[in-house]
Amino acid sequence: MWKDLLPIGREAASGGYRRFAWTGADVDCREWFRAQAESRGLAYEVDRNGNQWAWLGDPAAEDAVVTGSHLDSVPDGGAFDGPLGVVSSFAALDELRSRGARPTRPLAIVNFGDEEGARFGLACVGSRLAAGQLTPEQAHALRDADGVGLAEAMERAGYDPEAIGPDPERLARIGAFVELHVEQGRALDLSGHPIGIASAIWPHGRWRFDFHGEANHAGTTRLEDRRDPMLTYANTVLAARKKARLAGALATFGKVSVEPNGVNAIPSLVRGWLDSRAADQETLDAVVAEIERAAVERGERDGVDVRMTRESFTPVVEFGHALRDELAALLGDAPVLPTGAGHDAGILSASVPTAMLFVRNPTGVSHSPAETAAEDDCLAGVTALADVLEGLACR
Ligand code: HGY
Ligand code: MN
Ligand code: MN
Repeated sequence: MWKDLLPIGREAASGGYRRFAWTGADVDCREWFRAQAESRGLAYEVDRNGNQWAWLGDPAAEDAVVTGSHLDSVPDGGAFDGPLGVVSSFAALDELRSRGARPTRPLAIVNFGDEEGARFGLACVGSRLAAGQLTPEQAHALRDADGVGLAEAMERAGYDPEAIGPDPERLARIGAFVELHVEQGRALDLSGHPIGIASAIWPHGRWRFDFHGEANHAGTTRLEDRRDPMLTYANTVLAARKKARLAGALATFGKVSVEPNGVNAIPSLVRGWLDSRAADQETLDAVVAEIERAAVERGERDGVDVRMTRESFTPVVEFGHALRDELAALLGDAPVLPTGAGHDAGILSASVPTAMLFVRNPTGVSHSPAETAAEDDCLAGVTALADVLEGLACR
């Protein structure tokens, strides 16, 4: 399974993946999912939001145990973030069957669409739509860097954009959702455990900063006459790092666009995207407000107009203790730990009992071609997921 998926959407130059929502690579990943489902005789379906489901047992029987993750990636992402959860779900099902387990509840494997938000800027579109945390109107307003709307992208991929919307009936049939994911950090490596259980997801969000200056000639404009948005942007990046460090939070400017983006032209507009996260909402709000204030104040000095727009936000997720403790009981001494990474499980936790398993990442590196996990740890993840599915579905 892993080897079949590995080449899809992989960039030879970087070794990273570009599996963006509704692109050819995404469609190929979806085709892989359908083939895996059908080769196991599972009932395959695509829901109104384009999320893929593979069922063992009757979905309408309620109280289903569902596992899965996502297959899309960040630009030049690694092979494990998302796919490890989906491949492990199919492998865990195979393991259950080889054990002769007899599920008394329906089981399903899901691939949630557009978890990374790499193309349209909003994280977890598939699960947010299903959970009613994103309206069809908001989704239809999403545009990619080329101005292509979500609806057009879905249509080109053969999906009906008019069908999208909340799916409460589907979520009501889920008794438990468990997502296995490669750890994005080194806590397990430092603790010497191959598998961990999630306690919480930090609140986090994405804010777009627009720095409006004045286009001019790089070779003839005196420094004192410039209204250079690149200067304000650069100072904002430095301010963001300082404010985050002082607050024990995280702040990253990982994406920037410059107009007109000419070597010998002072820009008219610089857009920078801030990703900020903190252990609690109050800290996060304070850090973002301080970064915005620093940007505006610097803008006043530079004659640059600064506008901040929140584009994506996920409040703190505290995974339900009952399911979390049930997993802990099933998995023995697996540590319970928080994460700063968002997941579909975080979105679903508002609607259904949800839990997460982490597989050790020896370097902690993620959202990079260098992301890796040891095969033994991945196999331990499959065994742990099979133990959890058996414990939950074969009472
Ligand atoms: O950004 C995140 O935390 C996740 O990888 N979407
Ligand atoms: Mn990710
Ligand atoms: Mn992920």
